[in-house]
Amino acid sequence: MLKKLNFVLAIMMVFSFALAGCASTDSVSDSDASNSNDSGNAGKDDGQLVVGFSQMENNNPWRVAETKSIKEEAKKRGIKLVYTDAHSDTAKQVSDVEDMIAKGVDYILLAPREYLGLAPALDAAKKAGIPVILIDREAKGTPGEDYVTFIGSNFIQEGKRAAKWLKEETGGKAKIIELLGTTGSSVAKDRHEGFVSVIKDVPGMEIIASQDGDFTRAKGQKVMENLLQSYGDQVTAVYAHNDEMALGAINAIEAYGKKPGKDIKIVSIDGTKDGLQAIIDGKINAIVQCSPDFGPVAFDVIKKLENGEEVPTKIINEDLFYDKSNAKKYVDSAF
Ligand code: GYE
Repeated sequence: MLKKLNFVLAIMMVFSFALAGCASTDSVSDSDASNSNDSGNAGKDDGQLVVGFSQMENNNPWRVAETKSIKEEAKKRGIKLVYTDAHSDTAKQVSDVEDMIAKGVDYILLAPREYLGLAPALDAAKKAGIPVILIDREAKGTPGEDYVTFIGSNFIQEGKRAAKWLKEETGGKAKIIELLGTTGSSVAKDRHEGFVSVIKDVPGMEIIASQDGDFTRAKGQKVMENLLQSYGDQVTAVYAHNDEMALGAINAIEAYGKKPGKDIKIVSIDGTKDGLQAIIDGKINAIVQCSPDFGPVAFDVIKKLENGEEVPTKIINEDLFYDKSNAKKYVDSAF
């Protein structure tokens, strides 16, 4: 009996060392995690708080700005960061989180790529007793049970703001191409639903095509090129789920021989430097801000949890609205 138990324990140890080994490749390659303890236990034995940050990808300026915000804030507060990049792969994101758990981090900041698919990661963290804080996108689960809280923007509201602006700008007449964010993400679903909830009651407004541009400029451009081939002369507006796809659409519209911002009105979401510059240049008409600056608020939540304080189950960022009246004021400080 005892022999058997020892055998099981030995197997478990081998397994967890193997996992810990995996985590170190990604996290230790990162400068902020370079002082990370490689023995497989990154926990606070030395008194220093260790936070895991699972980023989904770094393929657009919004993501890069978010990663920077988290890293800078950790550094500022003397917190050790175990950082991973899932390179747009949800299965990798699950194993990234499992690796962090094996390393014994104290908290996990998770930016979930997809709404579904992260359950094994959330379950594993729960079993290990490691609090998870969702940032910027939601994942299926119950706050207070499967994760502590969600910090981010109200994406339904973003879609509504974009639609209301377009309704006003066009007098309620628009044939719209919608460039969707990543399929399966909570953001793409909500930005679509919020937008539709406004235009469904406006008889002159219609989405003639909705397609996934995966939140990137290159894919946004490709999708727009194809859609212009099919619908070119009907299109009067573009609703892009982020600025990068709007910027891709601008290239496609110009190549097609139309004037973005004039022949085809463009509204998007984020507020990047290139996006605000496009407003100044008259090519994007309006942008709903979605802030990527999660560092301060995310580490404030961790501090509260460390002090045994309660945190709300949802923390919603307040965002601005940009158009030609204020783009100049914000372009220099944008990301
Ligand atoms: O708008 C986009 C990014 O999840 C809120 O994802 C975020 C979105 C953001 O890649 O640019």
